[in-house]
Amino acid sequence: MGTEYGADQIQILEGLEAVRKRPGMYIGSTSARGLHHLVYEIVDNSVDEALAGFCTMIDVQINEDNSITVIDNGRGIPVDIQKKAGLPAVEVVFTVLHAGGKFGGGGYKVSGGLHGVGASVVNALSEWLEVDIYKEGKIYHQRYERGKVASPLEVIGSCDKERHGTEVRFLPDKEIFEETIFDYDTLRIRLQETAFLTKALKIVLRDDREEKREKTFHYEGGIKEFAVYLNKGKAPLYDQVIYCEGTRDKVYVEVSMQHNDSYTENIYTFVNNINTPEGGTHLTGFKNALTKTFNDYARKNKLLKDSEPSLSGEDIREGLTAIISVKIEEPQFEGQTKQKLGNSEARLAVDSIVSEQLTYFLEQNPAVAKAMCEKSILAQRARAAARKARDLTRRKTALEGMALPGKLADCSNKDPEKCEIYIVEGDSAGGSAKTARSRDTQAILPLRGKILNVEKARLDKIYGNAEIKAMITAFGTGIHDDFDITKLRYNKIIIMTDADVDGAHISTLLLTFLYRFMPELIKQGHVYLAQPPLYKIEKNKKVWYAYSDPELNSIIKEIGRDNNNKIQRYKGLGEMDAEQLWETTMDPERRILLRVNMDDDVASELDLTFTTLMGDQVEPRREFIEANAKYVQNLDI
Ligand code: TTJ
Repeated sequence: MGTEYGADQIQILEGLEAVRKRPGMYIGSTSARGLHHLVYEIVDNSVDEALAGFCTMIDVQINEDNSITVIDNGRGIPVDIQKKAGLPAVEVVFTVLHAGGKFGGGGYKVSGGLHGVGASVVNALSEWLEVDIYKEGKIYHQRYERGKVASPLEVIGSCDKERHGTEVRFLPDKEIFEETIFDYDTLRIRLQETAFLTKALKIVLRDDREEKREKTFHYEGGIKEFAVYLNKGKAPLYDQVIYCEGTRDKVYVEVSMQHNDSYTENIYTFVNNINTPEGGTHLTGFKNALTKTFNDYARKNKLLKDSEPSLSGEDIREGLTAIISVKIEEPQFEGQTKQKLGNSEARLAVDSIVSEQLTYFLEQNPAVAKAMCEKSILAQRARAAARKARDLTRRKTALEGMALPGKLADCSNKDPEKCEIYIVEGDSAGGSAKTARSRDTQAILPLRGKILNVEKARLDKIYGNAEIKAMITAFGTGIHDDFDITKLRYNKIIIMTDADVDGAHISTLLLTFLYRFMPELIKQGHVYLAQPPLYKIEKNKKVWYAYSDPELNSIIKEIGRDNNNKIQRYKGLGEMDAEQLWETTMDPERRILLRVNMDDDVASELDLTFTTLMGDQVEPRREFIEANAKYVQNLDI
């Protein structure tokens, strides 16, 4: 007989069958996001090898057929027979669930949330997967199909004795994934972040499909360079990047930070290279250390008089860009989405390492300390003024009984679940929208003039801005610490601007405001962009609308082009009358809405995009407007 199945093999097949039956349990989803997770799962193995000190480069290639190749120069996955399974170790890695991390000791395994589920999951979800291992002068090879062994591990050739490493190629299974085309930028952003977080590791990303491209990420300075990169397009407050590093209680801690002249705080936290958007103990430890150390220094050096109040953490963090990266053997994740670090030893480790090294840094760099202190004192004053302004508005609304902004044309339905609000740029478009709307469920808030760029204004000015106040009162939720999603008055917040560059700019200013003041609205999917059409095509009294150039072309192809159709290009919402606006952009039965979403897989890109756009440079801004589409996802309404 050919193959004999022992109990072990049957168990293996059942394990991987479970992955194929419920892939979402293992990689989150079978959408584009899950698809890209496959690459991170494989690459993470090579990153672990780099963290263990045995790998210096990783090549990631998107091949012409949308398969992926990952090559590293690590020690190579072990090929010897593993006693327990009676199989080559590499076969165990690819066919047994959660086999990762069983070989060798030490090292930090990436194992948070959905991450770190391992190579076997990728294998189970791939049409085929091949592995080549270069070790001791030999090349080992094995192939799998949909998780099952397709060829036994064998030596297929010889190589230079000095060569060592692992090469994995795989093709995601079209039976599993809704999307099987890889997005270069999605991989680029994540791999760049990984390179920043793994000092001196070189990562090359190459796209061999139609549009050939290649990028190398290699940062000797690690997160120090990450801070500089994030502050690109802003003016740093001082030249130095403050850097702290050390190990305590088996927690390896790295922190880098630099203030810029903006008013927003950007802190990114990672555990074993995985983004922790909800923070946790490492973040708490950092904030604690920064507030305490800085106040101590300022008092000791008379930057703060005895009579003056201490600076709050928020004051000190105004305009701060910081990266906190910890490596820990057994991370515990908490919170609803399991993205919050829970280990208490991480708090102690970060606190003590930052306290000690920041004290030393401030003593060595009094000019930096002075610049930080001056900015913090200004922040403190602005915050006091803002508090007054806010209390005033609060008292007012209490007196007037939740006074809604005068410009708001509210809807009559009182069930927030059914209600939506259109934020419309300009009075004339606002007028059309008011006429066009379905009064029962659609509210209209027209905004006039320039929208304040919240990245470039202090809190007191922001609170004084009429447009911003109007939005805050209309939404009902409050902001920042006061934010309460249960008070949200509309299920959908729809931004409606002209379909041109200025419109995109205004949308971005509005998104920036929402992102900074009410990020939960975006996270929970309440924010949308309306999509007005670009063209109207008329023929024989029939009307078509096109929302893109390709769509225009296909309509023309279908109806035939002759002198009898008039094609009209819309330059702005104002060119449409109320009826047209309703038909094309507001009617829930016919409109297209884009839902704005935030990708938790990468920490920094969204912020970077907002700030780049809001900065003074013109070029990055254009780039953003083109890339903007990446942050919105089609919703089929
Ligand atoms: C583990 O400890 C013993 C020596 O080999 C170590 C190891 O497994 N190293 C390793 C694994 N390097 N690279 C990998 C790897 C690379 C890819 C692309 C995919 C997978 C599953 C593992």
